[in-house]
Amino acid sequence: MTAGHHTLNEIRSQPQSWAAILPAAREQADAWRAFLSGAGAAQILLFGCGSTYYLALTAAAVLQAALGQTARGVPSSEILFNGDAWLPRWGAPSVRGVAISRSGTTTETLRAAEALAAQGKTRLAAVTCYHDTPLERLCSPVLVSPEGYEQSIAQTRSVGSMLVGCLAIAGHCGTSGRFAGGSPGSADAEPAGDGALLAALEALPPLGEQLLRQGDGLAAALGGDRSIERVFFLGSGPRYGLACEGMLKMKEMSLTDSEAYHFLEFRHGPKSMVDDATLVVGLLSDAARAAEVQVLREMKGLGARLLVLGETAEGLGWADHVVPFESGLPEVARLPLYLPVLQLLAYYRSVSKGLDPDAPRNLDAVVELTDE
Ligand code: F1P
Repeated sequence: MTAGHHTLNEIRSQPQSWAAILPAAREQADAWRAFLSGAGAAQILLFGCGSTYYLALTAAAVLQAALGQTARGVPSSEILFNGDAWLPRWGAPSVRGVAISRSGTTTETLRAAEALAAQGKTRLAAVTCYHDTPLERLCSPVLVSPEGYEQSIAQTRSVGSMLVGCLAIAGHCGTSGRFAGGSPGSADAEPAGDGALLAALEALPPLGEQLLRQGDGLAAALGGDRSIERVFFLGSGPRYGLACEGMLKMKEMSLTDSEAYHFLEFRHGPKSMVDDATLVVGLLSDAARAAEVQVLREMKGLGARLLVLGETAEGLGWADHVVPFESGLPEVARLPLYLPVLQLLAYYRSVSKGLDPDAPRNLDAVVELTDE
């Protein structure tokens, strides 16, 4: 079997996994509304490890905008050892904990869920890729991605499908117009669901297929360009979690120095590392696009090569490589569209270095800790 066979298959089958989780989320809409709504000023605390921590960052930004409630993403270990930093009056009433875990067996995430449950003031839900796990037995509701299971260690379609699942939860539990800059309405308005977002999610799979086709050649060319020695991923708002995920894939699969920053933060010191062996990957937003484009222009002036992902290539003729989605979808629904090219980039760089993305150095599919 060729190196990275499972990883490439899982990246390329991602659109089907996006489609498969939508009916699962629809079936659970009432349960998630009951879990998240009526929480009043409840804090929603999403937690996971590695890829699923980064997904928690993205999902928290989306849920806070959709529900008008405070939502944060934290590493599971933070809940274990620094609970007071994240939960006012540790175990404050009406906290909704959402565990995110591909396996449902990661020790830190299980222990964090158990600690929150023991407080007696936190209700727990989960988003995962497998049934019959210790996590599923601790949480309710539990959204399982029907086609998120993976042979490979580095998460690709698992995290992409769980992201679509989190967006669907926001769509079922939110209120229409929240994302379109519409009036937020009262925070405790009965969540009627965001039909525009839900409809947009149904349109994602063919767009994902198209990106996998269109972006493959570019990802292979950039991934095989050994003059690139380091990669920086830049994203704002919910895209920051995706930038972190792109960074992690680049490390896990290709052993490449890579970092992720909030877009404009990159100027405040980290840009000192930019030279002509640097690739800067910009995950453009709508709201901050002009400011983000200015950062990219400056980095090109410092010698960086650019890979720009976003809705349109308008005004980007000077950028080295641009992947326009041209989806016509609301911005929040486009979030999964950033992942395929980032994953392919890491995959091709890995195989160009003679590595096997299916067997990343030092890593296991699940981190299970023995009692210290
Ligand atoms: C979490 C995780 C992965 C990472 C690696 C080790 O697993 O840290 O994010 O890529 O596979 O485990 P899970 O809790 O999401 O199963």
